Amino acid sequence: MPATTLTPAIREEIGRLGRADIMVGIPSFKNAATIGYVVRAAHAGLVQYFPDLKPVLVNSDAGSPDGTQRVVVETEPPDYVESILLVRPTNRLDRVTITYPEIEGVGGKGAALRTIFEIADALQVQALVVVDSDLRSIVPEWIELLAGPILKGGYDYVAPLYARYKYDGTITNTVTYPLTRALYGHRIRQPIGGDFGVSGDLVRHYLELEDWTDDISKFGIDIWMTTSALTGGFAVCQARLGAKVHDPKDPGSDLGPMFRQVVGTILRLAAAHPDSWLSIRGSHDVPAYGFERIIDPPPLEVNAIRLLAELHGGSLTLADTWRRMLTPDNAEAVLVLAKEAGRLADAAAARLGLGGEGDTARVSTLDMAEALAAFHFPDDLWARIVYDLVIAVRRGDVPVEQLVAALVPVYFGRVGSFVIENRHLTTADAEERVERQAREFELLKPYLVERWTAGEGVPA
Ligand SMILES: Nc1nc2c(ncn2[C@@H]2O[C@H](COP(=O)(O)OP(=O)(O)OP(=O)(O)O)[C@@H](O)[C@H]2O)c(=O)[nH]1
Ligand SMILES: [Mg+2]
Repeated sequence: MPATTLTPAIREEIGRLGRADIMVGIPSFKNAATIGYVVRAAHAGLVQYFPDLKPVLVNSDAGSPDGTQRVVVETEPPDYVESILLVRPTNRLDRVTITYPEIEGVGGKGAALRTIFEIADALQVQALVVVDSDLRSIVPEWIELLAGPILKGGYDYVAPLYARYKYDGTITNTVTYPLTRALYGHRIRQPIGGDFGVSGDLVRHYLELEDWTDDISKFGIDIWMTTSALTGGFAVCQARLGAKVHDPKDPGSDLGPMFRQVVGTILRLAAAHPDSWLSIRGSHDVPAYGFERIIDPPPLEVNAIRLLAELHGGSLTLADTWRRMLTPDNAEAVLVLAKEAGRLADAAAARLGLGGEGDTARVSTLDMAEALAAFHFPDDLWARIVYDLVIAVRRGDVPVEQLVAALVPVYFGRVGSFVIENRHLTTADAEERVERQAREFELLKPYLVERWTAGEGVPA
């Protein structure tokens, strides 16, 4: 990790806090509307489940102009939580908010977490829990669920398990879950969930790693944390948290940059750690803790027509890059799909009487998916494409940023297909489709391993 750049204000805060047993870290950027609840829930969890430990809560903010940091310190004071829970903890909670420094000129969620790691390490905490600041569904028990396996079970990394609506978590479902599972053999269902428990030992390991990139300063951080825990040989488990309800995002309009940062990071790490995956066959379950829950996560609308239109639009400018990063067969198959996607998107828009952008809000996901029903992006093609990218990253003739940017429209097509095929399924049944795709990644792993072992992509 790049050399420390903690500001004097943060150092002073660390000096004042001294040490702590357990820490909750919350990254934020313009979350004034939601962070107060997250802070109170985390605080209540610390008081209720760990009354004898010395706790600290640290908000690492980007310098939000909306008053996020003020909300953190001014939300209901500690006495309030203690009085409603009828608990008198041994140590008063310290609640602090700091403005994190950028890393080599780059800010983002990862830069916020880097500062959180440094503070946790300086305070010598045994367990660090990280939670997002836009959560609606966090309850105090999450703190126990994410820290308990570390403090009581000897684990180093706790990934979340939640019920997410069938169209939510598309980067997870299409790339990070199946690829992490097939490469490293661990079935971690939410490798970029955003809510994690990390042991003090693993925090130290993170700080010692030397592979930090700009993407990790942003949304690459979550997959970097998960993958580094696996490649470092740390003990990993999952915690059942119930539903993840947060500020929703439509994959077609909001997730392009996040996809590039997450997928750029997972591919770079795969190319850097062949020793951790070349010999792994199949996969195994990862222990899950916490009582099971039956929850229907809130639905999410997706503009399926736009997803297919994006795939088609991509083919108009990216065909050459696709040919450089994919095998000839796979590039050809994507171009055929893109053409089909364009035709179907136009026909569906005409059928539904949609004019231009912004006009789609009044048409439901189901109606769009129905109109696009003929489209199908096969699981095995998607798995081969992702593996082609691992080889392309190793080859290095096209920069990773350009590779993942060119993959975005293809990912949109894959997500569009998933939405279309699963339009009549419940979230539980759609889960079986995610599993099927993950098995396809495992089945096709020899496609990657054989090419890698044969030296394909090794720069001449
Ligand atoms: N400090 C800081 N935090 C950020 C920044 N961007 C995002 N975050 C925080 O990172 C957390 C996750 O961000 P979201 O935008 O909700 O992303 P997400 O929930 O992981 O993504 P989806 O599952 O795709 O919705 C939230 O707590 C954000 O406040 C940033 O630039 N700086
Ligand atoms: Mg979120």
